[in-house]
Amino acid sequence: MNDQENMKQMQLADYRVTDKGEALTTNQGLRIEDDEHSLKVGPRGPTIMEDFHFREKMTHFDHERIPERVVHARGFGAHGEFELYESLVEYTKAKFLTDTSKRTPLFVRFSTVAGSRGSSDTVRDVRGFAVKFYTEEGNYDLVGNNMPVFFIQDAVKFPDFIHAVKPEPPNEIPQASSAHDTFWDFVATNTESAHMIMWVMSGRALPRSFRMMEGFGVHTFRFINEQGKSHFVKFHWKPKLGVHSLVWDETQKIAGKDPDFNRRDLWNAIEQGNYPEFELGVQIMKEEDEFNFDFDILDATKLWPEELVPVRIVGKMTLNRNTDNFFAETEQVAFHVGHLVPGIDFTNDPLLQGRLFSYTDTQLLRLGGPNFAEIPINRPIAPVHNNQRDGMHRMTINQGQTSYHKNSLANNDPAPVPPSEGGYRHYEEKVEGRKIKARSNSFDDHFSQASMFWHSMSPIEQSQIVDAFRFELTKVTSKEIRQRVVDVFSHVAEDLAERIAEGIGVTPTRGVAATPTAISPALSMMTKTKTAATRKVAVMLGTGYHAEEVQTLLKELTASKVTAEIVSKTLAPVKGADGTLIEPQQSLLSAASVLYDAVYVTGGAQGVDELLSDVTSTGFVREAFQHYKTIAAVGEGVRLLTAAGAINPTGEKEAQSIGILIAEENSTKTSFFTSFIESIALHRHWDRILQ
Ligand code: HDD
Repeated sequence: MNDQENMKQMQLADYRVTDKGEALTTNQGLRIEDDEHSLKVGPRGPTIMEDFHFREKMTHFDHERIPERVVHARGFGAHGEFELYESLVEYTKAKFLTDTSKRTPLFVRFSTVAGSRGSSDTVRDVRGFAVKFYTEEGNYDLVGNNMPVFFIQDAVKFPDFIHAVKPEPPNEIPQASSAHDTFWDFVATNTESAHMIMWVMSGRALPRSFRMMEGFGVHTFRFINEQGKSHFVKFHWKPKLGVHSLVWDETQKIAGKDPDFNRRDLWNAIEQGNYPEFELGVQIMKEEDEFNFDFDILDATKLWPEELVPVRIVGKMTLNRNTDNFFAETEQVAFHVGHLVPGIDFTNDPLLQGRLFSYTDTQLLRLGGPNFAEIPINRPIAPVHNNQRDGMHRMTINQGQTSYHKNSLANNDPAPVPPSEGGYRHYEEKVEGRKIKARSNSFDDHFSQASMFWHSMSPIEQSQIVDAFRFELTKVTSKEIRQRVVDVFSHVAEDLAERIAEGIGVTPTRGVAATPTAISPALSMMTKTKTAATRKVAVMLGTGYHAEEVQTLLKELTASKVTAEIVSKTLAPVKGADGTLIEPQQSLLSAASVLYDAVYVTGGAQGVDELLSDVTSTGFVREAFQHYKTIAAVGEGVRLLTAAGAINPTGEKEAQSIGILIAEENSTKTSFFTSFIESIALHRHWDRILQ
């Protein structure tokens, strides 16, 4: 589908403005003669009040900022489309989920939660995964995260939780980090967060790319079909590129080298035509099965193990267009869990119910009034007619005498329509009970699924979780809080608590751990798709490289959709053995292996000496080695690996060499490049023994 066929893009086209070839004007359309000088009494005299151009320009500038989102402030958006593989008509009447011939335009915003707008991308945090579908029946927002559960069970605790994780009040430290006393105090005193904490301490909180993380609607929603029958549903997004994480040390270095790492990655992928794809999955549960599980489906700290309730893949989202203007689109987009279409409804999950209030409320502050739905990125493609009027920044010019219902002067228009014509009718759930400030006992189990998560992890994932706990808790100054956290996690798994305790100078409590009810292999990232497509390789070379080898490498990489950047000592063109010149894209000064998925070192004695003469080169390779990345070297290039400690000087094959590929000087064997690419597809070589 091109932009002309995409209703949302056609709508946005009306608002897009280009300045190409245009005269400079004021906001009143007056052409401006001079934009370099304010109006003064003589060149050295005072500026004059009547300089309306100066006043207008300055006033607008002074008002450029709007409040950042109280959570999810840092985000990045893209346009895309949704296509449906198979109709879900049995379960829902939502047209975008029943008509396989439709393509639904959408806008996605990925985000971190705790940090400010200017914080780094690669912090340890949950990632927001919000999708706005512009359906013919109105906007449907699926406002989820990259983790399937949440920290709390009742929305009334959200401000408390966020206050605890945000920087501490006296000094606004630390930025974009949960590694501080108030966060862990909250965790220790609100044990319902235990399951979510396991996710946040895992690699899921350090995504390699927005394109390589899952998305979850988190809550249990309802599907309602044409006959009015309801099923429970959980929504999933499955990335076609698999689910992959960075390692902690790497994330911290990237935060310095390229704080925009994740947004740049998404932007570049779309610019290069490597459109990110995520499949939509649904877990569906019959109403009568509601009480057949050992968790409450209304409890957002619980997931439905995929092994118990399979995820059915029903469609695909493709992100295929970057924004034209970050502010107009990504910053002004306003999501709301309450933006629904017929065929989808809520459940009584108390976290979901509270969210229904918060989202509109926050937009009123952030976007300055009740007309934010008229901002182009937020406008539905479905027609909008109602009796809402006026307010700040109203764009629509409503014609006619009446703005009330019911009326006789305008024939009662705009008129409500019955469900048969698309009118939204709430699911008529029977509810009864006493008004009570309480939580169901069925929400009491805080540890079984946390324990299931821990026991479903591979050994490397487990040690990364332990390291994450140790890092975070080492930053907690109160020993009492550290002790209490370990006490809480003793209920999750004894070995986990022991290993955390060992690193932070406290003692684990024994004999309290929950017995895991099940293992869910789907929770481990090790079980996900592996592909080298769209990965990024640093090709290190110096004078005297073998052009044929480098060209073959680049050709093979391109064929597998792997991108490469030439990294040399400086940006000066580098001469190969046969006189060929290559212009490097990066120098050792600007690049770092943390910005790549793999490293390739070419041969040629002179070039390798050149690289070795800059100590950065060995650090470059050493870090790639320590971050479990694929490293290849040909001929003389091996010397760089040896100097970096990435290879055993005896050349013996051993655990240290896993994911390290070596070929003889000037090798152009396709099999070598194929092995290199296959090795990149594995993402990391976790079995490598680091020394
Ligand atoms: Fe929320 C933003 C996801 C619980 C209140 N939330 C926000 C965004 C995402 C989520 C992805 C960013 C949207 C964007 O990109 O603009 N929130 C979640 C998920 C939750 C959740 C998956 C639990 C399952 N949120 C939650 C609760 C409350 C809020 C319980 C309050 C009662 N969330 C907000 C908010 C934000 C927000 C304050 C800030 C900016 C915005 O809404 O538009 O209203």
